[in-house]
Amino acid sequence: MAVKESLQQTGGLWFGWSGKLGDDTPGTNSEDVKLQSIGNVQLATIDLSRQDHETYYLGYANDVLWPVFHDRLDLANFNVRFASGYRRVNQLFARKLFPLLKPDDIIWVHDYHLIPLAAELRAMGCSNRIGFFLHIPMPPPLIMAAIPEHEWLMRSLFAYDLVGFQSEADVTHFTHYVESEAHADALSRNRLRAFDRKLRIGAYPIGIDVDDFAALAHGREGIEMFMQIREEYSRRNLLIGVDRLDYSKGLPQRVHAFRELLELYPENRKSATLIQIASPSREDVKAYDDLRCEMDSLCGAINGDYGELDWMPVRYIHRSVARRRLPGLYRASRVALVTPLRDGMNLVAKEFIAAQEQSDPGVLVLSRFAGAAEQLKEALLVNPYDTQGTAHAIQRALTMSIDERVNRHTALMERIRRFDVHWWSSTFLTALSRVEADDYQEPVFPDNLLL
Ligand code: GDG
Repeated sequence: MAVKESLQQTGGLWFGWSGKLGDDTPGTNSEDVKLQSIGNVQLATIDLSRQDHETYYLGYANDVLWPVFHDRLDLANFNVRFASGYRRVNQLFARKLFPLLKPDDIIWVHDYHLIPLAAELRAMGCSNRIGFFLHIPMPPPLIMAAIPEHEWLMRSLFAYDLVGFQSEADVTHFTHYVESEAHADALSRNRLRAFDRKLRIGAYPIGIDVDDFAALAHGREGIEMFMQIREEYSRRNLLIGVDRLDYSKGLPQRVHAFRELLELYPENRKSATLIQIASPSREDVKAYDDLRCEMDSLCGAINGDYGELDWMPVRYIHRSVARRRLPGLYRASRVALVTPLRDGMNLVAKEFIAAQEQSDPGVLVLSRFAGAAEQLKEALLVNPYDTQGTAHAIQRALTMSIDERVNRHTALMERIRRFDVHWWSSTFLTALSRVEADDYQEPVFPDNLLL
């Protein structure tokens, strides 16, 4: 969404997976690029073969990089087939993208699926400016080092001119990694030298389009949703959680904390309801299936143990809500629970703030392990592993005075407005276009690629 907006402003070429699986039978050209123009944006998409989808996407991206970068080594599946699928698809993408590039194009590569893309492009002779943005967290060095190909992955990042992270904590983790594993010199806080290359790095926390989201809250469907929920829950305090059903989002821990709230503060029984939207995600990966079963069971248990004929503590919905209705739901809620165990940023936190009424805003309870916590200090910050501590914070949010709610919300609103999605893309692209020309040296790739 953020990338789409940024590209629509500047115009340009979007290149990536079509989301479709091609025909694997020999003789069919499933690797052909399909070109399409939408306004000032040209779309170039490519299908993946079933085998590449399994090894590259489900395998390396979602069963190795996603868990490890979210500190979940216990869930990682280090299968060598996955690593070679990842390398193969990045090579394929580079091969298909390279002929479409013009000499003065600036290339912006997004996320963990494409870490080695610049190295592959450089190996083909590409000398364009290339930037990379990591949407997910950078793990601490020793966690990163558990990936068998960690050195190759991190070395690949040095083929970019600029690498952007969501938070200063991520910048620190990356710097410590290359200092300890690759004897990098930190030329300054934002410039590193290693693998015979200089690299500029920085924190570019992603934001949302605040006006656009606030306008959605006041659109027809936003208002309808708001009125409907307000009427239905007129006697209740509503708490809201909106997440992909992903183990990084801390959903079971959130339900445990809500249960603890009902134990520690029984006055909330019959008066507080948690609506948890959990949109389906990566259902082909086993860990997500396990999480679904766990959530079904936890929500069933809390409703069975505490529910009354006229009150259910948790409304758990394993479906997506239409985007235009989402702000109405946020606006009708007294408290948002955004309590991931680890998150690059977390945009729901920012959307909740943007959707609130300035004169009677709700309260954000935010995990200290979300990248957003570096910016959103006026939220109630919690440790989601601490069930009791989180329950106390929820109670504090439910009973907060209007003055304190308004003060906190005003400060938060200022912050998300200043560092919105336009700030994010323009700051990154400006930094990328200013990387000094004399920083560029002939790349040492591909000889040093290890895989
Ligand atoms: C990655 C990083 C980083 C969710 N449920 C529904 C729905 N959503 C929308 C939200 C929000 C987006 O999806 C989720 O964004 P997050 O930031 O929470 O998380 P990830 O999907 O994990 O994204 C993350 C992000 O990239 C951006 O850099 O912040 O840390 O993991 O916009 O509103 N939207 C609709 N119905 C739903 O049910 N319409």
